[in-house]
Amino acid sequence: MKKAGTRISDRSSRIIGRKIFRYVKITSTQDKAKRFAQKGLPEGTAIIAEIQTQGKGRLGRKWVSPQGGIWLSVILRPEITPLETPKMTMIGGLAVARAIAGLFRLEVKLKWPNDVLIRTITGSEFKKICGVLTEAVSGGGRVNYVITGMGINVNNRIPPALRDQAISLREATGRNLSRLKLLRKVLEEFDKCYWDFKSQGMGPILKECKGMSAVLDKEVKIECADGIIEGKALDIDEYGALIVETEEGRKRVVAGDVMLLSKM
Ligand code: BT5
Repeated sequence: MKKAGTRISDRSSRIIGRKIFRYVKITSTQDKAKRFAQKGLPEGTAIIAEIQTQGKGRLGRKWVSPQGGIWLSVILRPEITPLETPKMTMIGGLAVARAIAGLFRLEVKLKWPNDVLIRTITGSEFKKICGVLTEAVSGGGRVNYVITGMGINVNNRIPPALRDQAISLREATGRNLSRLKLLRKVLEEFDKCYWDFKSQGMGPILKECKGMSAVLDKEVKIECADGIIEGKALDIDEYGALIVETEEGRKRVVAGDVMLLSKM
C-alpha cells in the first residue's frame, strides 16, 4: 500500500475509480470527497481510508470504521434531479452485492433502502455487511454532484453492541480477506452499473435490485418522516421509493428504516 493521500491509478476501470486517493486516518471519506468534488475533481474519483474517526451513517448516525474495513466514497456527476438521488444508492448497493456474491460463496440480499446483508454461517439470519450513504449537492433543480459512500466490513472487528445486526466478511468466511481484491471488484461492478444507468436508465439495475431484495413481498414496519408505516412491501419504483400496501391503501415511502415482520 502507498502512503497517505497518494494517488493510485487503476486502469481497469473506465469511470469509477479512475483516480483513487487513499488515506490512513481521516474524519470521513464523504467529507473529503465533497471537498474534492467542489474543487472540480472528475466523476469517478474514489476516496478510501484505513480508519475513519467520524464515519457517517444516515440522519447523523455514526458509522463504526476501524482498521480492516473498506471505507470508500465516490464522486458522481449524474444528470439527475435531487429526487433521483436514491438511484445512486441502489447502484452502490448493487455493486457491493455483486462483488461479494462474485468473490465469495455467500448469499447476499439488499435491504431497502441502503443495506447489503449476507446470510450468517448458521444460516438462520441475515446481517448487515455494508451500508451505503448518498449525499447530493444541488442547485437550480439539478444535482451538481453526488457522493456515494460505502462502508464494507471486511477484516474489521464488529463492536459487541452491533453484533446482533452486523457482521464482517472475515467472520462470515472464517478467514482474513484481501481488501484490495474486493475493492477492485467493487469499483469494477460500480463502473458497470453506472454505465448501464447512463446508457439504459434504471431498468436493468432496478430489476436486479428487486431480485435481491430482502423486503419485497414481506410484512414490514417502516420508521420514516411521516411516522410509522406498516404493511406489505409490494414494489420499488424507479426513483428507489418503496411501495407499501397498508390498511389505508398504498403508500410510497422515499426513505426510512425497515423492520421485517415476516421471515426472510
Ligand atoms: C448507513 O447508514 O448504513 C450508511 C453507512 C455509510 C458508511 C460509509 S463508509 C465510507 C463513507 N464515509 C462515511 O463517513 N460514511 C460512508 P444507516 O443506514 O444510517 O446505518 C447506520 C447504523 O448502522 C448505525 O446507527 C449502527 O446501528 C449501524 N452501524 C454502524 N457502524 C456499522 C458497521 N461498521 N457495520 C454495520 N452496521 C453499523
